Amino acid sequence: MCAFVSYKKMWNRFSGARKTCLTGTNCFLDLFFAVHRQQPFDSSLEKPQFPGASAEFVDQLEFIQPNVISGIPVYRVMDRQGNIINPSQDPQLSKETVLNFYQKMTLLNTMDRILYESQRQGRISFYMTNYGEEGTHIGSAAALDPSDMVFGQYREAGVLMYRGFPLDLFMAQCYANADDLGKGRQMPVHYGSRDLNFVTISSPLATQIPQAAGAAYAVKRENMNRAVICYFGEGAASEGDAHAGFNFSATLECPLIFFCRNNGYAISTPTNEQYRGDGIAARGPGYGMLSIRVDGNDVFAVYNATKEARRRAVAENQPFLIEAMTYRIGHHSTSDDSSAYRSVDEVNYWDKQDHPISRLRHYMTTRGWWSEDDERSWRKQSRKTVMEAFERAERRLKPNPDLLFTDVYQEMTPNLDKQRESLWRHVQQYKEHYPLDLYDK
Ligand SMILES: Cc1ncc(C[n+]2csc(CCOP(=O)(O)OP(=O)(O)O)c2C)c(N)n1
Repeated sequence: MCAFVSYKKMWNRFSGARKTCLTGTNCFLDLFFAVHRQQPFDSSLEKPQFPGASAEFVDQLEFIQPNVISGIPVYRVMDRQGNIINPSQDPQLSKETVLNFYQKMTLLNTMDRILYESQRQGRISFYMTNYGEEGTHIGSAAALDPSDMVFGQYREAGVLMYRGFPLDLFMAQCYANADDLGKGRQMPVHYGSRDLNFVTISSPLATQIPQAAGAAYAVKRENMNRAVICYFGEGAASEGDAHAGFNFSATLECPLIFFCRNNGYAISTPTNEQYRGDGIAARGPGYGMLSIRVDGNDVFAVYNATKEARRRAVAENQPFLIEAMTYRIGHHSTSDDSSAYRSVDEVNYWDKQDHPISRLRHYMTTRGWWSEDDERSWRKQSRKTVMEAFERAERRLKPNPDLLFTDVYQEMTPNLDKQRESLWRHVQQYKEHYPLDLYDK
């Protein structure tokens, strides 16, 4: 009986070994006869049974080198002159689609220029430009379905623009006027649109990452053929929330695309002070996530990678990690002066020699889809459209101050009511300081 029990134990062990042993039957038979002949057990054939990892035993003490995962290649479709490198990777987009990409990328650029200047002139309180990262926005946005939910960080205005957010609403948000969907409660660039499935930006870094994991889990449970995309910078990836989001989405098998814009800096912190491993893509395997690094200045590479990640995320219910390598050409925000921590030559290189807009323009010019005349008239027209929206936003009234108190509770609570009355008493008492005619009634 006793022999039977130990035999049975060994049998269970053999069955486990049989599944993974390369020598298959021979290994199994060796063990079988070893037991029968009462020979000493060969410990080198033992397999770890720990539930937390699938691995082999080794008898040499060796730490894993961090560079085991390093030098992850950068996927690209176009070279800097806009030539397709490998025709099998050409997304073969129509002329109309490519022109739309170009017009959205340049319109974003023009809007940035005007809103940045308007902050410099004291007309709005704050602004963040997207210079140099236009390819990451448009390439990824174009590869999604409009029903896919977007969680942004703050430097993804092009995604919202691609989805059809009008210039008037961009301006209304930055001016915090009465047309702002957020009712003037947020600082500039904190856009959001329920209609366009774009979740409102919030300033604390990386909070969007676990939220996106939760949303993707909900989407999966609804079985709606939808995905979620979550944008973040390489700086935000250092936050604890990034770990929580990555791990939850992998273990809960969520249809989520993590899209990291690695633009070289988190305000004044360069990547070589931000992390020691091979960027953000190298972290994917640690979470059991499929990962890729792409050239973020190549709009087609971003498009291809996001499209495939989106397709598989939905079909297979699993998260993907895309690290788009790019460069933040502008200052971090209007509160930053980047000349304090990087050279003009460095910025000029990306601005003049490796820019996503000029690369796409080369591609269009080679095909005869875009001429100097087209460029001149489009620049003129887009600037005019942006200026008109800007002027309308500036003339518009500010939101009614009563809106400060609404939308937190369904019904106004007594303490909020008291605060509201006290505000209006104060405003009446010092009315010479409050230009109420500029506010919506
Ligand atoms: C929790 C938290 N810590 C710090 C900040 C201040 N902060 C705002 S943006 C930023 C840098 C983020 O860099 P990155 O994620 O690389 O994005 P990028 O601005 O380069 O697009 C920091 C530190 C913040 N908003 N929230």
